[in-house]
Amino acid sequence: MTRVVISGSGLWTPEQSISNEELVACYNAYADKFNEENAAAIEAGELEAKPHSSAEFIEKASGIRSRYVYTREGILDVNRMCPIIEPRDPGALSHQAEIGVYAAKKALQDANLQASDIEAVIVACAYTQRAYPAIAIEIQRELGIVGVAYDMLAACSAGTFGLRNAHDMVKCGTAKRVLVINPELVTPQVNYRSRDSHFIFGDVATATVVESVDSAQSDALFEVLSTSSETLFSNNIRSDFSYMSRATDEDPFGESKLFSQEGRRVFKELCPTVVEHIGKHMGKLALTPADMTRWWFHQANINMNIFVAKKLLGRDPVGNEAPIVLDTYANTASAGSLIAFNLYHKDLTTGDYGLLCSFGAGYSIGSLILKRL
Ligand code: CO8
Repeated sequence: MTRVVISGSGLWTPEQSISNEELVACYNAYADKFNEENAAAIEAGELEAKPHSSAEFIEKASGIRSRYVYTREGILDVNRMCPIIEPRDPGALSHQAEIGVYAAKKALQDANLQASDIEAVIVACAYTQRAYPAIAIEIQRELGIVGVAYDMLAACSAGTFGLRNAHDMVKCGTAKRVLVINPELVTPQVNYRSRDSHFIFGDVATATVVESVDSAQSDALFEVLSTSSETLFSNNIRSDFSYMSRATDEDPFGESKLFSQEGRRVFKELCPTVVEHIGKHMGKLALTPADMTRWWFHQANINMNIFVAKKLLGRDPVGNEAPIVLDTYANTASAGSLIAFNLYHKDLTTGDYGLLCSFGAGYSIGSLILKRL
């Protein structure tokens, strides 16, 4: 039976970032403007005044201090509050493919491979900038990869679901080596006028090489011992942006079309389910939380990660046991746990176990149990 490994990982971090303070200053200016323009309706009780956002609240409630963004331009303009990203000619590399290529090249280098060694490309993320042709096929062409490429969307769990697909392909021999890319260009879908969610997301791209242990050429190999994914329908995290807007005559960029969530309910419902999922998954391999050296958790909220780690370990995680990257990256959808993996895996030694886990919209939960070879 083919033994499957992660042999390379790549991370592209945007050059620009926005701090909580900057974001809050823009939101508060917008709220003041809204309240001033609607003073009469607010006075008459027809409209609710918009309260201020606060950098202290954001850090305490989420652990986020800043976020990287593809571009700052437009986001902090109180009259726009949305990034400005110029359209590109169809002959030029698209924005999302470009950031995917940056991460992919780093992953290939890390795996000691050339693009020609890859047989399949999976772009797994929360949004693709168009329906077709697939961003994955564009990246495939750009890198000169011969084989198959496709996009798959599974919100925050796209990262682990994509890795599961790659694992299964290598395991059953439909591809020798698979490149899984998570180009998360999510800031265009953030509602920067929503106090509840304006601070949550950042842009990034990650990439991972999955292959057979027999062909692997890198020094840092992580065997994928097991994969597990599960989904439970919930409307508590939703984004209705769709080609259907044209047929329903709704505003395609209206508030309901952007990311929205019932954050507290998500927190309450998902955390125990994630703990149960992880417990069951480890149980299948007769492993316990005490056997794990590292937890590469999804990066949505520091309090969620502490909750899950505490339930599993019976204590707070210490040192780099469950690394947090969301303080500087914020929530980067499918890429979060993979940023944590990218930055915190080379120190593990032979025989160490780690668990990579995502959770989010759908609801969707995915995990991979890894062993350093
Ligand atoms: N500033 C100041 N006060 C605020 C703010 C703010 N910005 N926002 C809310 N408040 C106030 C509220 O009004 C409330 O006041 P009161 O008590 O007087 O009613 C108080 O603060 C507490 O509000 P909440 O209960 O809402 O605050 P929480 O402690 O629950 O924190 C969080 C809010 C941080 C959103 C938290 O609930 C959370 O992180 N939940 C988990 C959410 C999560 O993990 N979601 C996953 C979504 S991501 C995903 O699946 C991928 C989607 C694809 C990517 C999309 C890209 C665009």
